[in-house]
Amino acid sequence: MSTAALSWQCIDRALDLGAPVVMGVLNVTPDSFSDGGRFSKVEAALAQARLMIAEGAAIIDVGGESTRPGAAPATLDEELERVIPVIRAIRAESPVFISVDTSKPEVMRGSVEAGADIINDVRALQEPGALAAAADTRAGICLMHMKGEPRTMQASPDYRDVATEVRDFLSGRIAAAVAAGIAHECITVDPGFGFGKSAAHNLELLKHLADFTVLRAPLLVGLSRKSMLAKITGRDVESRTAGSVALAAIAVLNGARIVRAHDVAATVDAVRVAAAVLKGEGFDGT
Ligand code: 8Y7
Repeated sequence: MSTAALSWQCIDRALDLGAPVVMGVLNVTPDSFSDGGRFSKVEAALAQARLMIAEGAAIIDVGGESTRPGAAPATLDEELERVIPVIRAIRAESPVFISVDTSKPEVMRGSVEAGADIINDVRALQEPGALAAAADTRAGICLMHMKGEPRTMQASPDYRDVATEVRDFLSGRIAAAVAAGIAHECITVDPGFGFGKSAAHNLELLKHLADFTVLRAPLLVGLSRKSMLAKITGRDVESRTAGSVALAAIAVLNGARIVRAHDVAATVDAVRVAAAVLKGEGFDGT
């Protein structure tokens, strides 16, 4: 059993992962909040962040570009205008860890300057300039697997062996990040549930999640409200909390240390329950 402290290094502080944590989703895309002008949008986002912090979120994930299948891409200026004021507002009143969900190097740099601690990139720093920008910031990094691009990725996802292919990809991206000067202890990895994967692929990944611990990087997962739950439960997106919470607990039992979720209070309880079961088994999360 490894005795190394389990944590996520982010600039000059570390997020303790000795117990699994929840990352709350804060979308600041135009469809997420009522169009009451710039000030009220920042206020609405801040109110949602406060609620998630009170519910026990360790990280707030601020995203200004929808990465849902079929969503339109945001321009650089749009993304900056959406996320920077929100990051600044959260940082002005809370020490909570803040991640920025972006693939654009300029947004990475601007967000960290505004107070973000973590870069959550669904493109795993593959955009030109992203590796260098991420390295310069010294922020925590989440490298996620996606097959294809958001617009088309769900058309006909195909793998020979999904768990091996995703793991090999993440292993290669860790190597690329380290070669670019990113410290290994800053890196977490994510199999990218729903990103170019069928429901069957997602279930296969979840079943083999523990194998990903060979990557020696904390595992982050996002399963909240995803469409695999429509297949399994038949429920609309607004009625998937119970299913999402069940998936969160299963992910933690299989080694996930950070769970990205919309329903923070319920997910915090679920990860605590799963963590208690693991502790009973003497599993140290590595
Ligand atoms: C994930 C994510 C989304 C995920 C990480 C949604 C930005 C789609 N999903 N980031 N982002 N992992 N790391 O349904 O699974 O929330 S957006």
